[in-house]
Amino acid sequence: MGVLNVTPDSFSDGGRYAGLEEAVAHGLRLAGEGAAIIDVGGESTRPGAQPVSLADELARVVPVIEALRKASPAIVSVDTSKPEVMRAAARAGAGLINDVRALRAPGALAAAAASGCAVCLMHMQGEPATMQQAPHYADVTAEVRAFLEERAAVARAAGLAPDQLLVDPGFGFGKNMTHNLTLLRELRSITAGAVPVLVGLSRKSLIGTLTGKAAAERVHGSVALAVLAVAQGARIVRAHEVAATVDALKVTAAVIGGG
Ligand code: 8Y4
Repeated sequence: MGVLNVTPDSFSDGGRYAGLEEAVAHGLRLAGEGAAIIDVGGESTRPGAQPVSLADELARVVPVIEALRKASPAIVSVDTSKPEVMRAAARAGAGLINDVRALRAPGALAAAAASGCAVCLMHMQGEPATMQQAPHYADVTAEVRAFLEERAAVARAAGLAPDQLLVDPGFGFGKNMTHNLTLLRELRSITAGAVPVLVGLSRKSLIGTLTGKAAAERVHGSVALAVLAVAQGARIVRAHEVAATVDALKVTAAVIGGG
């Protein structure tokens, strides 16, 4: 899964169309590098980020989804928690809803179930604005696993089919360094469940803390964590540097026998 941010700080502000063209070109590059899924996000979920209005989020993501859908066979994913965005994205051709709030927003469960899209249910402790202030767990892996099992059961009860679901432990979302490292070390306990696991570790701050590198220089650390996750059964990796990640996961898959 390649990351395509369509927040205003991601692409040029030389008029709306210039930003759209650049975003679509970047999405097509990710697909050309081997991403099977392009994750289009118009709301920043970084710690402390400001919430985005519905109108702004729709205006950012819908044209990009439509254009990518027309120009590429890749599955287009929409990174959103808003039911209105889920509905509009599905109409525009999205095949996956990537929700960091795991369909907990009012109306999101029904919107996702009616959309026909697959859904990725992610764990987050707290809300983006405050989640990194004092994350706390007695047993991070057990608590994340229990949350994901509960949200998958709720999603199935709302009408989503078992084969429409993915779960994600949500690295960095209300987790400190120790929590992130423990979760990754114990990832088998989550991938052992019935629902395929997606992970997002690319460029995250644990890599910055461990290597001292700025976000754009974290590719080697990101690839190492992607390999560790897939070696423990993760099925989809969300990545900024798709070419490097795809090569690493091709050789990883050959060794572990996943094909
Ligand atoms: C530098 C660059 C530092 C990016 C931090 C970040 C996930 C996700 C995000 C994830 C799923 C991010 C939308 C955070 N992370 N969706 N989204 N799983 N499913 N931070 O881990 O990339 S955004």
